[in-house]
Amino acid sequence: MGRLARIAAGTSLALAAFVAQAYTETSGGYNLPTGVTDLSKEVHSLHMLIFWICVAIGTVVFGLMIYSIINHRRSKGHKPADFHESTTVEILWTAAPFLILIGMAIPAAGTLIKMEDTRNADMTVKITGYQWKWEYEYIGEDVKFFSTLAAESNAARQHDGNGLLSGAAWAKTFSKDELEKLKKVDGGNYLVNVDNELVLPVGKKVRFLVTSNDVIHAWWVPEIAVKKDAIPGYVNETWAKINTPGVYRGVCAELCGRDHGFMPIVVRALPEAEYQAWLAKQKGGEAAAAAPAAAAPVEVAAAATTATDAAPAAAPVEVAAAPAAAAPAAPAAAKDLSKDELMKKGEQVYTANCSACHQPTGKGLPPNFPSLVGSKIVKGAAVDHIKQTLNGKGMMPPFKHLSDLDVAAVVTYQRNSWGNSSGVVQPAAVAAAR
Ligand code: HEC
Ligand SMILES: [Cu+2]
Repeated sequence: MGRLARIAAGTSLALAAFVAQAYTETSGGYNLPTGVTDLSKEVHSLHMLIFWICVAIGTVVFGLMIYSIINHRRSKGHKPADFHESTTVEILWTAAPFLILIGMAIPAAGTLIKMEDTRNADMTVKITGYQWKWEYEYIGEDVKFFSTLAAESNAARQHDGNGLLSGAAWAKTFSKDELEKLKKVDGGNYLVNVDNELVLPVGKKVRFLVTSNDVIHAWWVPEIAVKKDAIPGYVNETWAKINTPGVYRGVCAELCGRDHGFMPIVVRALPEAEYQAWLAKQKGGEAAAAAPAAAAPVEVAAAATTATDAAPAAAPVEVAAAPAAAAPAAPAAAKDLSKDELMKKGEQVYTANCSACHQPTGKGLPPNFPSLVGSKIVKGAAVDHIKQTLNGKGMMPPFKHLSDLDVAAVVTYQRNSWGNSSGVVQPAAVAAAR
């Protein structure tokens, strides 16, 4: 090897070592985190394995190239070799990458299969993306809330360049001073804090059902190795079993509109006993705070809002929607309604509450979410249909919080859509079944 070649080889090795150094665990946040679940650790080792394979291939390929360029250059009088249609070479450069890929696929497939296995979960949380917030619903627990950017962060991001918290214009360039101030907002968690955290127990297999109410979002928390698209009309499944109590942060990972960058995720993992205490408190607080009549119409209205350009903030939608939707429900509840009225109302209730799982087509997503087309319950006695809607069953949450009218309407809608024809159900029948 000539002097130049030695320098080149030395440089590329030093470079590889530098990159490797930058990519190890202690590298101050450049690398994928090791995380706090068994799977996240597996994902991390996979990532490192593939990384080292890439480093090795890169070193060999570039080393050879640089060596050849320097040592076999024309000014030294080298004649290029000519080996057209060399069977040996062709077999080699097909077989070698093939073997490398197989070598990568074998460990990767094992981890992927584990990620997809949502069976035997201890609990289920339904995650719904909205522009621009998340909704968490603890299935079967009657606990459900929105999680939005924390107020302090939200105020600070409206910064207009003339000092913090001073107005609603979009940020200009920050001075060094202002940047220092921003770093302290929300206890140092500027833009990564929320009002209501997703609280989960450690050591439990938590299944996540991920969907969206408007555009495509993605729920991503690197430290628990969960990144799942939230797609309207679909329910994606994934899971995590967190080993270590702590606070784990994430973001929406799908460009979802103007405030895409302002819908962070905070997961707080608590020991089982503390989690149970938190859950009990939620149930107590919830019952007092959310009158059943107020809860349902908000959802109906939220679903009816078109995906494009909804109101920029969450609050106005909810405030405006509640009285409008609640008004017709109250007086109508007592008397009988026509089939048309029930069907029209029922479609709204269905879209807001049922279609995420049973789909707008009624065909569901078997095997988890059964089809309602020709279903035994839908074709059978109305009282069973009403009871299943009120009380839920297995993976299906209860809908007790809906008004008699809403339940009657949605049951009527299901009994008379998609080729079903099983008659009309009136609010009085729902009241009787409660
Ligand atoms: C989170 C998902 C989910 C939502 C939302 C949901 N369901 Fe279900 N539904 C299910 C699951 C799961 C089953 C199967 C339950 C079982 O048999 O274990 C089911 C079953 C049913 C059945 C019986 C179907 C059959 O043939 O077994 C009816 C009827 C039904 N749901 C009505 C509704 C209505 C009405 C709503 C809205 C008010 C609704 N569902 C919302 C998940 C859901
Ligand atoms: Cu989003």
